[in-house]
Amino acid sequence: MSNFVVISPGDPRPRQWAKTLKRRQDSAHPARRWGTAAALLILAPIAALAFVIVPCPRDRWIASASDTAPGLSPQSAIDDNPSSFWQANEMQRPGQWFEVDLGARQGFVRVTLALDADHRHGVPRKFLLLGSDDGVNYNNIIAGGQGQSPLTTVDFAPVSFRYFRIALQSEAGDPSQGQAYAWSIGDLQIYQRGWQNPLAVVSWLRSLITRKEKPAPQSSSPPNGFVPPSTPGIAPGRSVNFASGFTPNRGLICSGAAAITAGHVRLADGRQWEVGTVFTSDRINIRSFHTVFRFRIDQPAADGITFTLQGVGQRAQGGGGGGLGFGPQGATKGIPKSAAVKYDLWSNAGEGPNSTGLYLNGAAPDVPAVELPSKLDLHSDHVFEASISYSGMTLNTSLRDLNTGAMARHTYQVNIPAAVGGPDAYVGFTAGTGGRGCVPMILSWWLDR
Ligand SMILES: [Ca+2]
Repeated sequence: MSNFVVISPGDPRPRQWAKTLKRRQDSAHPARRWGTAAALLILAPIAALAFVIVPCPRDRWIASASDTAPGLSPQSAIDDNPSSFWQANEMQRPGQWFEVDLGARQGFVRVTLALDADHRHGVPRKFLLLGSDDGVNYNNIIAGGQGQSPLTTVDFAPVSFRYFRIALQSEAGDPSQGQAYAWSIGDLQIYQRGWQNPLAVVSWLRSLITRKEKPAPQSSSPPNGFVPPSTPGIAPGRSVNFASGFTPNRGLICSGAAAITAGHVRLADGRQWEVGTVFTSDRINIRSFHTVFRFRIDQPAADGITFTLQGVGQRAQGGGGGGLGFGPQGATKGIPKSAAVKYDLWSNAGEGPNSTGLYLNGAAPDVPAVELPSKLDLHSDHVFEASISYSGMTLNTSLRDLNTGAMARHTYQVNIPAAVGGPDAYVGFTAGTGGRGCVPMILSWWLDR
């Protein structure tokens, strides 16, 4: 039997059916009331689920900012580490911004900014939330906000963008009254309606469970607040941009055991008594600069690496072993006209098996040294982010374990142009292995003046 009813134009039955339905809806029959209650009981949780607001996964996010204090990178605000935070380099001022590339277009209804009590003065004053589809034009105002300590929450009607920016509209206060503070973000999150993307809930729950094992960010993201030039490589005299990893023939010269492989600079390949160096093919002005690089030392026995500025040449090399490719070893002399910050795995002269330090003009990079804390262990196979800035005669360095968030800072007073013989220098890295080896990998590198 067919379930279909043929209705022709002018047929009175649809009107009669509508009247019958209306009468049934108007009736207060007990069965209907119970049916409605049952339907509500079933539908209410589903309706509630539709309005659950859940954090969006942050795996693919890349954060950047108009200015960043050395070592307190924008990525620290989205790294699931409650003890790390981003901080601007300047006091709060209109026009200062922090932005996130979500990796793909994403719907969201809430933004939160968290900051622990120790940094409550870094809460932003008045700001605007702006959205963008190209990361260039931020013409869409999502909402306005005013920072609250310790948690700022801004809710708004659903929007969908790939990029969003928080732009300050006012200063922190009167500097003459001691009220000027730099803006900080300990944790930034955006939220979406759970029903819009149930997979995000699963992903979020999974990220909570696996948070401790979350791998450190690799070379795919800019490691600091600078806006990278569009072309990777070096701009002679000005800047270095390998924030997204390394490709051959982009202005770097590898010597000895060093090679660019799989997007990284591998300074040595694990054998004994190797020296590897990589330097910019052109000189960079180093009168003042800020550089950030990420590295990891695989098979971390000996000896270590340096970040080196030198006035000798593209293929300058020192000795292996405790010379770290920078200083002397046996009959090999160190690199003259140079300055280096070392990351040293091996104690040659009492520096300890886990140290850093500053060395000039190819001096043996052993002692004097600064021992790194045990929670910041160069032998850990973790990814480290080094941030080094130079201005005036002050060299500020920081080293952060991106797996644990542990950080150490050291400051040196040094005249780098005098050491390297002028305002311009070849800039890069050196490594040495000795009776035991290691595989040091530079994962990404940024330098700007
Ligand atoms: Ca050593």
